[in-house]
Amino acid sequence: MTLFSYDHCPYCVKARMIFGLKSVPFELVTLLNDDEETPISMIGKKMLPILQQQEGQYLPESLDIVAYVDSLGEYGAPIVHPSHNSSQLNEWLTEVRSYHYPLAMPRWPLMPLEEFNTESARQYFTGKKEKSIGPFAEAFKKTPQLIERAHEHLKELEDLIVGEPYFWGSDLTIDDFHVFSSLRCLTTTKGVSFPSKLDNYMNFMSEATAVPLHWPDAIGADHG
Ligand SMILES: N[C@@H](CCC(=O)N[C@@H](CS)C(=O)NCC(=O)O)C(=O)O
Repeated sequence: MTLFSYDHCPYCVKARMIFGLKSVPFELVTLLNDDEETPISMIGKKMLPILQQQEGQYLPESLDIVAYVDSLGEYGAPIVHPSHNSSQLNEWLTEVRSYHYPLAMPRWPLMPLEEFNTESARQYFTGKKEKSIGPFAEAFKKTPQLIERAHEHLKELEDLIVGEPYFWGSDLTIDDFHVFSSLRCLTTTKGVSFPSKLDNYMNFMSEATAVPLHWPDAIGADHG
């Protein structure tokens, strides 16, 4: 199986996670961000992740990919439990977008991520995302306030997480896919730090899923 992905994309991260968690062999292919033709030829639109199950057979949608891979009998019984549907966690996951995208989006194209290997790929991403969050230079200027907001908000999640080893304890749930992929966006930013339970959780999940965090390439406030 081949997973077509962008390294930065939180939805692609969700799809990658299940392969690591179940030790399922797969080929990870990172497309350039301005390659519209490849995904359109597969699923009729420009959207990743896409799982190529067999030649000519493609599955889009991150959570469908998670469910499909988890259901493959040859890699053991299914391991993913349903979401706890916690209103507190769901509200937290909605709110995190108000600062994790303004922190991560201007940084991603400056980081050594394969989808941004060309100038035209970086420009494509920047043009598209500036339409949704405004000029990246302005977002960089707001770094100190965004980090302050992140730290306040992370304290709320630290009170909610069980974190040994998964978010709610011994069962891996769909919530782990949402939390890990969202918090990974924050690892783009030097100056962000996770409270201890969340930090342990992110390190554990990164290892268990084989999805590295961005910390080694994190960028502070002084680019833009
Ligand atoms: N519902 C989809 C959403 C996937 C999605 O929005 N992917 C983004 C990347 S993060 C995408 O491909 N956007 C088009 C683009 O980047 O041009 C899923 O869960 O897989």
